[in-house]
Amino acid sequence: MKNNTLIAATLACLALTSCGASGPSTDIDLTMTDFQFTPNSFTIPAGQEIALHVANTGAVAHEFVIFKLGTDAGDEFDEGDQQNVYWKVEALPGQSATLTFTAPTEPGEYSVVCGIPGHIMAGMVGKLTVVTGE
Ligand SMILES: [Cu+2]
Repeated sequence: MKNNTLIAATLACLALTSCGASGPSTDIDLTMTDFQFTPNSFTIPAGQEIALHVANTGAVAHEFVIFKLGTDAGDEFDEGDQQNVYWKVEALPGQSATLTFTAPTEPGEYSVVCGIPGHIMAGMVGKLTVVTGE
């Protein structure tokens, strides 16, 4: 019976951890497909180091581009948008990786897009919400 108690305690810990995921998280699990981010909405704490676990399960390359506050790409990501990029990563088809970036210090809603031509129009957009800690 002692073993069963240990298992129950472990399960309870796991449940607590997943409950915490609904608030701001320093870990983002992101899947990129043709042509969608899953999930497409993220909440992270301002100024902290964020670990992005990204997997491209699609058939073509995709990008995860975070725009600076108050900017976005519009319908198409082009050269003029480069100056507004806060952080970006590209993943080839079948590729997965964990990368880190520092969250913006300013709270707000940041635009996220895939910068590959045509992918914004196809639906590869998301929202990154930065919140200050209590
Ligand atoms: Cu894409």
